[in-house]
Amino acid sequence: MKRCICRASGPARRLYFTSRPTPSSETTPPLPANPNKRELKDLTPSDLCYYWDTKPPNTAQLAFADKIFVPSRHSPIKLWAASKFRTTPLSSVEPEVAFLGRSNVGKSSLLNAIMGQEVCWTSSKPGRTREMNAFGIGGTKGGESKVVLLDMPGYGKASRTEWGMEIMKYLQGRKQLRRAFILIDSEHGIKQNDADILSLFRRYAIPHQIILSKIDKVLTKKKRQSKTGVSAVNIQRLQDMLRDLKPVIQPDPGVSEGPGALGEILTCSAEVPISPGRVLGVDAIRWAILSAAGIDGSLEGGRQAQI
Ligand SMILES: Nc1nc2c(ncn2[C@@H]2O[C@H](COP(=O)(O)OP(=O)(O)OP(=O)(O)O)[C@@H](O)[C@H]2O)c(=O)[nH]1
Ligand SMILES: [Mg+2]
Repeated sequence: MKRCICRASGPARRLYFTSRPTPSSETTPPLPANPNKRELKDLTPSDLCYYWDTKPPNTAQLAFADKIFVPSRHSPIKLWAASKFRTTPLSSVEPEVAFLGRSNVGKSSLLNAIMGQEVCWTSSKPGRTREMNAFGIGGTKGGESKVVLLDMPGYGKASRTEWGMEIMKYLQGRKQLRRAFILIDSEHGIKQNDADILSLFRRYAIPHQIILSKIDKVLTKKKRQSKTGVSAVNIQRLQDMLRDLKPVIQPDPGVSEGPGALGEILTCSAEVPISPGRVLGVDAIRWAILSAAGIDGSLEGGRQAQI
């Protein structure tokens, strides 16, 4: 039997609260903002991405892109799913962009964030997406979608050889494909299978662009920090990573067999909301999708967009 050792013998100790004056909320000055921290919602595409062959989108372009992706009754809409290239619909004419990357890199989560709706299945286990799934964006009643987004099965862990073959057939044979976005996990960097895919894209001259995913793991080491802001050191760390990627995704013409990736690397964190309907980095990705599809807003509704 355990013996209870009572430390306090005698009369119970009382705690006394001194009546120190508490400052009233009217007189409390606001806490000074930490000059070394930036709020996530204030970070711009120039802070989060690296543009060397292109220009970062301006505020009007980002707002235009956000507007196109606002969910409505006709957008996003699931158009088709196919496990084999030959079963993809031939009749569709809308421009398409595809999202690829190692399994579990965050493709489906990012697509949900881009479309503002949970339309893709996600899982913490690799190999969740097993077919090519196509979603239409910006459609109106009875009208075609403005652009089609494709969620692809991942390569690497828990993937299947036949998926890889079907995806390559799609990438090489699909006339409507405007650009493939390849996600790289910011925590793990480029692995051998990423390097192999990048070299295939160059060999077959498939237009492609890199997105660094899960950047919360680089910017905010602790979950708590995402609420308090991001330090300048961590933003610089992200920028250094992006600069290190440049020669890998755009190797010298002597080394590379074909054209490298687009000269802009985007980043995202599908799990860090920064305002209603927006997660970290999503607006620049939305703009990149529209740019790839040739939608720049200049003919939108017959009016010149203010870009
Ligand atoms: N920390 C963090 N986790 C994320 C982020 N995006 C996705 N995840 C997590 O990563 C896991 C995989 O996400 P998915 O979106 O299913 O990944 P996927 O690339 O579609 O995976 P497959 O379909 O298996 O190829 C899930 O547990 C997500 O919650 C992110 O931005 N930050
Ligand atoms: Mg998936």
